[in-house]
Amino acid sequence: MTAQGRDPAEAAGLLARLADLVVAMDVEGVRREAEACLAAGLSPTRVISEGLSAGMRSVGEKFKAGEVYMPEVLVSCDVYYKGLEAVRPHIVPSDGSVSRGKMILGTIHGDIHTVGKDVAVPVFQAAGYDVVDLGVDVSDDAFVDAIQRHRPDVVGLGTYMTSTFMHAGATVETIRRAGLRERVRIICGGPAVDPAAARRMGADDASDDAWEAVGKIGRLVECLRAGAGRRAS
Ligand code: B12
Repeated sequence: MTAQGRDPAEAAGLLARLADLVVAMDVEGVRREAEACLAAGLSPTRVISEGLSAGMRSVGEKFKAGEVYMPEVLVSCDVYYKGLEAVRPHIVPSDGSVSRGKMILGTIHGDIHTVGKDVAVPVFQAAGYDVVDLGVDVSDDAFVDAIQRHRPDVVGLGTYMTSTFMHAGATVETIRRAGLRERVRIICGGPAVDPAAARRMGADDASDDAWEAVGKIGRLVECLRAGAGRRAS
């Protein structure tokens, strides 16, 4: 009887404990608990999305509230990555589910923050998207190349500072000039984004929360497939 299949309370307890260990900066504990989650039958994507990533989400919230400081955030990042290391080998492509669409995602030019992207990617994968991670400090031309190569439905622009969010307009313009804008929907992500500002820069939407973004991405894919005008999304 697995935690995944039979006992939602047990699964929720395991995942909550894993999230708490990221907040508590417990590097050894996180590995052990991640392995315990897998041994209990929880899927790798759930362990990442509802355990490790949920822990990083709490850390971000605590930082915003002034309850933890930068050094603690950085240790939690390391703990998050240790947990990810333990779970990643167990991920089978698309986790047995049907792909809801293809997405490319990269942190845009001038930005080297990795954690938001590395939290968001597994959340999107867990939601059923086939995600190609382009890495950090991705040039506008590299986004164009990736659209031509991977033919995604959605382009995710990771923008973790105000300055790099403001750069999204230039990235969208480069995609437009390459004649690819109508083929894709574009969503910005990061703590400094604003959906109205993103639309003014030519993107389709924005979100500062990966879990909320899943719904937005779903609507963007639906609109793209329905051939609806961009602003309708
Ligand atoms: C850790 C951190 C660093 C680390 C990064 C380590 C790493 N490996 O990533 C280090 C120390 C290197 C760093 C450097 C800098 N940082 Co810094 N950093 C942070 C900090 C404290 C936490 C970021 C984080 O990991 N958050 C946790 C993650 C999970 O949250 P998130 O990124 O928002 O991601 C969530 C969502 O946004 C969403 N999401 C993420 N990506 C995507 C993508 C898409 C497409 C979608 C839809 C959604 C989505 O999903 C995630 C889960 O919900 C933030 C403060 C903060 N509150 O965010 C500052 C912060 C982002 N940094 C900031 C700054 C200014 C800098 C520096 C310029 C500092 C300096 N003076 O050197 C440099 C910039 C270097 C560069 N060129 O990029 C500022 C940006 C301010 C601004 N608005 O412009 C912040 C906000 C701190 C502040 N209040 O001043 N930083």
